[in-house]
Amino acid sequence: PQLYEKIKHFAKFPQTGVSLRQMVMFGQKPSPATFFKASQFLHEELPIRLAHRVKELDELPRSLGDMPSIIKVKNWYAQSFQELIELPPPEITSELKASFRDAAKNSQSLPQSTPNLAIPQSKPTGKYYPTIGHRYYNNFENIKCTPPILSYTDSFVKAIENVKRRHDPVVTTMAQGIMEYKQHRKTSMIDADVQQFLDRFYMSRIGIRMLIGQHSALYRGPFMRNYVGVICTRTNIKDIAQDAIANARFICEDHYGLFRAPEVKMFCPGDIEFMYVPSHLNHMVFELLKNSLRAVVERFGPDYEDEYPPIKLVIAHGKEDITIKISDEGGGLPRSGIPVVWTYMYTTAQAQELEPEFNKSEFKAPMAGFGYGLPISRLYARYFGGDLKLISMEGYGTDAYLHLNRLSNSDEPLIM
Ligand code: W6P
Repeated sequence: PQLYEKIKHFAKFPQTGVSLRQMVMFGQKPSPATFFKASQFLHEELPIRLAHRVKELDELPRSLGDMPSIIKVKNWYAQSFQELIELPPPEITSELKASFRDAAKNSQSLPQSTPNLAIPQSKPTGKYYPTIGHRYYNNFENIKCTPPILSYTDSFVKAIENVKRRHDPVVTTMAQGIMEYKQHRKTSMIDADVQQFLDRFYMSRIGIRMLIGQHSALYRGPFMRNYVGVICTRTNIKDIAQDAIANARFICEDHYGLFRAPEVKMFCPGDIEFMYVPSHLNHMVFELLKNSLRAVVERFGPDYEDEYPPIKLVIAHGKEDITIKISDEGGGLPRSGIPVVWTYMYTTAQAQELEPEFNKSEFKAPMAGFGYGLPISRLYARYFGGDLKLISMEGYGTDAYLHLNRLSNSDEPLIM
């Protein structure tokens, strides 16, 4: 009622995107001012983003919007919105002002929101900040933090972490909602619309969780070299690919009861380092490898062990993009089947369990988890200005191209 009026009001404001580079610039040298300004930004940006989601969930055609699980998700968004707007707004106390003055006197002002600039490499001076004793920050600098700021920051971080935790089950619950919709639908919303809605919805979720995760990581650590929050400024693709290969092969062996999963041969020209979120990269490469491994094992059967054609993982390094190509000889997909790979409507493990008539050979179950892996991976790629494409040769195999934008100053896609 009253809450929904507020939500409508907030949903009128445009969402503000933040690029990877901006996040790095902002969090590079965290000080009390950093946390204060970040809190200020998030305190207004998060409710705006949540409000957009509630509004959109509310305006879905009834056939979808009335599904119990969709309503559940909407209520989580509304509750989180309410919690955030009820938090006291960050205010400049006299102590905070003093702390800003100190910071301004002692260091150059924080570079912020300045895309296209090289990241300053200057070493932190450290000595300007008295020791606080128990808290270390990125770049191993002790920071002065007066108690009122600390407590504001602390309660703010706790509040947004709580929001993030509440929304952990959103993907599964939405999937459940889609199932409910499929069982109930009479007047159908066409699949393309559901698809677009979910792409927007999950993309927005990635962004919200990135902002919260980044703030929380900047505040809590662990503080590691070359990391700014959850962003690694020197993400080593080869290391991450190697890790994903080991994990995907292990999962494959486990799932099919193999001694040796198909081999994955990596071709990588030296060590390529770039700015990225390692967990996102790992997630995408792992997902693609699982699909390739599955295709190969299912094409040749479990008794073909040691003779499977290897999967090729090629890493290319250009000015604009770093591209990872993963090629399998798993028999490929018919060209008409490619769009289906990106849909949310037909790919859940639950979908197959709930619908016995579902044709398993037409759509293969994922090796683990449920099958939102590919569409969500593509959103992760697009989130920082990359993309994910599949090219298939039916009867032979599939090439997946994962493009990652090296310039890292593309803004968050907030509307697709
Ligand atoms: C396939 C189907 C697929 C999807 C994504 C990545 C690789 C592959 N291989 O056969």
